[in-house]
Amino acid sequence: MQEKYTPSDVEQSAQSHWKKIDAYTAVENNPRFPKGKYYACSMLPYPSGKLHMGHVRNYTINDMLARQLRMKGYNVLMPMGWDAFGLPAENAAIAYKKSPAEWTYANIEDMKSQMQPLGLAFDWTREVATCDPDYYRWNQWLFLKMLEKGVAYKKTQVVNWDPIDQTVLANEQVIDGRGWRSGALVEKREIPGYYFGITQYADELLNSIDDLDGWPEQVRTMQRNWIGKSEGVRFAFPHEIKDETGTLVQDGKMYVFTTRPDTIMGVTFCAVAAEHPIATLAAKNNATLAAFIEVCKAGGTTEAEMATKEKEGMPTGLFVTHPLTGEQVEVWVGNYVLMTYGDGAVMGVPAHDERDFAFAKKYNIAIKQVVAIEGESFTTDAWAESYGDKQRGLTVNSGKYDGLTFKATVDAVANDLVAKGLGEKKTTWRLRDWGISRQRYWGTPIPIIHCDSCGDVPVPYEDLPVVLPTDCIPDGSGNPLKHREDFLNVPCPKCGSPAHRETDTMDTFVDSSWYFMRYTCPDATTMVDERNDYWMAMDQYIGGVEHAVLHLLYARFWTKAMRDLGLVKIDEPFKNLFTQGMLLNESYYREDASGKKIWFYPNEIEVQHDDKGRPVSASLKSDGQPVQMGGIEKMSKSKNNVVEPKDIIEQFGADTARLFTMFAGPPDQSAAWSNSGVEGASRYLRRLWASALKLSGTIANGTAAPANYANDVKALRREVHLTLKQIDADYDRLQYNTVVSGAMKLLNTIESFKSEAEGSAAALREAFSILLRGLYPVCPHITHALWQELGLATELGEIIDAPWPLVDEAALVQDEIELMVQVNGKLRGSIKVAKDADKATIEATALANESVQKFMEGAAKKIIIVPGKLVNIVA
Ligand code: ANZ
Ligand code: ZN
Repeated sequence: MQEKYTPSDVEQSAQSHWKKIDAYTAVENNPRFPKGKYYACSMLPYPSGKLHMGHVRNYTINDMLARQLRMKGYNVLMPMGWDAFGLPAENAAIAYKKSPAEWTYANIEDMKSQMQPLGLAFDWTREVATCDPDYYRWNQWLFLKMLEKGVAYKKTQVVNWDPIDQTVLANEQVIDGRGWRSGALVEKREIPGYYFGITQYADELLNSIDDLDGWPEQVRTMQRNWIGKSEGVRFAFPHEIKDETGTLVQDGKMYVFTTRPDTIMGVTFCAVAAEHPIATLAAKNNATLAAFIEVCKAGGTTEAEMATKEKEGMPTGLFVTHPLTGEQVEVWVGNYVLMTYGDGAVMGVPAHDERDFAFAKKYNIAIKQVVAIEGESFTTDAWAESYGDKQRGLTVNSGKYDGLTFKATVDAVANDLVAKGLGEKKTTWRLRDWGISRQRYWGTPIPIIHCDSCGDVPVPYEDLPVVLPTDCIPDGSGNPLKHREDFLNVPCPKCGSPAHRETDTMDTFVDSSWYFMRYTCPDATTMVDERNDYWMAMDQYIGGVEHAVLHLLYARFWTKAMRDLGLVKIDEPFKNLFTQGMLLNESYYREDASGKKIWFYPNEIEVQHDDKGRPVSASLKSDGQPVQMGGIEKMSKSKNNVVEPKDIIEQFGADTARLFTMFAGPPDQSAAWSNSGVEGASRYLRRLWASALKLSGTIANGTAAPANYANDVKALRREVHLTLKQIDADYDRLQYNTVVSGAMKLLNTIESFKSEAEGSAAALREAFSILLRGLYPVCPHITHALWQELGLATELGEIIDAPWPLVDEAALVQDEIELMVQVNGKLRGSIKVAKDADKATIEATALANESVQKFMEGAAKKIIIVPGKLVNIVA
């Protein structure tokens, strides 16, 4: 055995061994694994070219799971692939004048070579790159199938158009009216595009969230909110508002959607979105209103922005009629009313809606209470949470509805509106259909051919895939496919006359909606085959919480769409979901003359500490001048606070890198990078090596089971099995940081055990074999090497397939217990007795105790025993 632990030797030799035995290729129904399949998968990375420590943390979680479950007898699948289409490749192409394909494939190779030294148990035979025609042909195929079924369709819609990037932006990509990347003022445009009818699945997508009990509650809530089912009433305020041609706007009916029809008698105003026809009309001869509307339109429309922004509005001077009272109600333009939700108009009930309340306070609009909760008084001074409480209230100040409950009022109001032909009950969803057309080059071509006589003609199935030319170099001025004659010009599949291909490509969320199924059968000649039925549903999905909404929702929708086409039998793709926390690091910067932040790498920085060791200031090593401390931030290229796995592996080895990322904190929470933490991890592994070296002789002698264990050996075994029990439970809940602390404790226990009493060699051998197996999923290389060195492989096989150790319940039983002894209520000592010792023995042992005797004056008058705890002597 080598005297010194040399990570690079240990890791290279373990890895080449595993490569030689083809250790990670998963095979369906493999009889070697009696417990059945287990599919564990990390969200596939974008091939940016650089692997960062966040990836290391992520994949180590996955790897630990895979390695431990394999020891437990599961047939584990852990694949890896590349989310290879998308915008960054195009931007890089513009910058480096290389095709996105060249850039992407080079990055894939690069990242793979950075992953390789980590020793992750990926089955690379199943690698998928989403830019591979063999993969994306099935995006096209399923698109056509969905088109046939009416699940995919074409429509025109008003979109956010970025005039510089020449692309459509999602709402969340518009920040203060400007494109998130280009900074250009965003325009509204009407363009045709393809959509997936995800709303057709809204009910099912919502209801089956209840069954996803292996998902974090937080993610389930986010999904529910995104789908956003609201039950209420849609009704109209009749009006006489006419445009300049004398035509009634919207046929004289201003529709609103409300979830609180019970408050209809509390309406004191109405508010419409800036884009609403009534707003447009009113603005025509009102310049101030027109200006306000422009400001509203430029503002962001994300949920978060809507919720936090100051409620603002302006009256239009136009009135509508209350459908039940006949009163005139003024219409305002409100910046909190969304054109894309409901009807783009609301009835304002300031007494019971928080936004309306804020609005009414600001503009002195009347506030009329129409729901009262018994025992609670209502004031118009401040908003109280309970004003919006529909469960506990009864209707008041509402004429014939007075005294009714929420539900009864809703029914009565809805009936009255129906009778007048002005409204009805309605369910409204926040979820919108999924627009998949992107005016971009680097994506899956949408398989449609446009013919002047036949219209939009689907590419015949036998002509798939529509292969994306890979040699385009975009220059930033729109989609280069528009200039590729060889791609564009094709005969119409229907009539044969000259036609041209669609140049839009699919949203990359399409690519990530089912790649995990392609892993199960990467060479299938159909989209998926029976191997997919074996592996899916996935048992454990691991990824960032930033994908909690869209990616997961799209993948769930896609799975259901595949199911309805008979391609899979499952309803949901992911049984369990784990969202890992981020790795953070200190950040440092200076501001240049223009106020722009220039970020420095942490290793360029010298930190000054106060006498309590707290960092107080920092300076740049090279010039000694101060820098600003940016605080602990997510590791990010833009802040230069990324730690490169390569550097850590070179200096300390992969096992240390892995150990640190697992020990840094609970895997589902953020953790901060720490150099001393990495050094601590490295020190631990060196100690492990040294202990193994020191004990190797003893361990070699411990193969035979002893007839008996001496008491201190029993204590060692108890400690070891107790820790194993803890580690076991922590593995089950993916609490890998405490798995590591368990392993550290085990080494301490072993190191402080000095006895050579009966059974000690066997117990030490057992302890070491448990420690190595417990630690192996985190640090596979060093444990593999020591396992071989200590001869454990000859007994139990290679560690990769060694059986997971079982807790010996008998070893947990404590033969002796400790009792505290009091004399006249004061603690004077402690005794050890057999666990089942009788009263007489306990009393005799307590009285015989030296320190107890010192405090006794004469004989004991009375002895009280609290079982398992205490002996109190009254003297
Ligand atoms: C009157 C009312 C009174 C409302 C009350 C609520 C409480 P959810 O639950 O999210 O679906 N609303 C309707 N359309 C809107 C739009 N385009 N932009 C902004 N807000 C809109 O929200 C439904 C409620 O949001 C509706 O019920 C409406 O306000 C408002 F005490 O109507 B409510
Ligand atoms: Zn045609």
